[in-house]
Amino acid sequence: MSQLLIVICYGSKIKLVYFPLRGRAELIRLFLAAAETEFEEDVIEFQDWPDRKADMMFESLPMLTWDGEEVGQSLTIARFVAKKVGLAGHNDLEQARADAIVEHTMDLYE
Ligand SMILES: N[C@@H](CCC(=O)N[C@@H](CS)C(=O)NCC(=O)O)C(=O)O
Repeated sequence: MSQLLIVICYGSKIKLVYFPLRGRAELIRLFLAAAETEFEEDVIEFQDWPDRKADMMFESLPMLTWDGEEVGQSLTIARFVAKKVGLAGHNDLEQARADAIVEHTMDLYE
């Protein structure tokens, strides 16, 4: 499995932009870490946010850049990353259960 993940992720340049918090980025970090996928973090300090806000797709964080393509909205990013690193399930039932974890994490967050 880990060999397969290395093949899938090899060459992908991944950057996660968020505040110095766990918050809405933590599930994304956990997926990347669970799959042993290297990624860069751009941590925006709160005092710098007003200058950077307009550069973000929805003027909010987290934001993901994957091979130069931007993806916004935390749950969308989480689902996208899960698929990319092979954690999104291999059949309909597994995919539903993986999706439920994403939804439940947001319940806990809220
Ligand atoms: N639905 C969005 C909500 C994003 C959101 O509210 N992010 C907060 C941080 S957790 C934010 O960017 N706050 C600063 C602002 O809105 O200016 C998501 O899940 O990504």
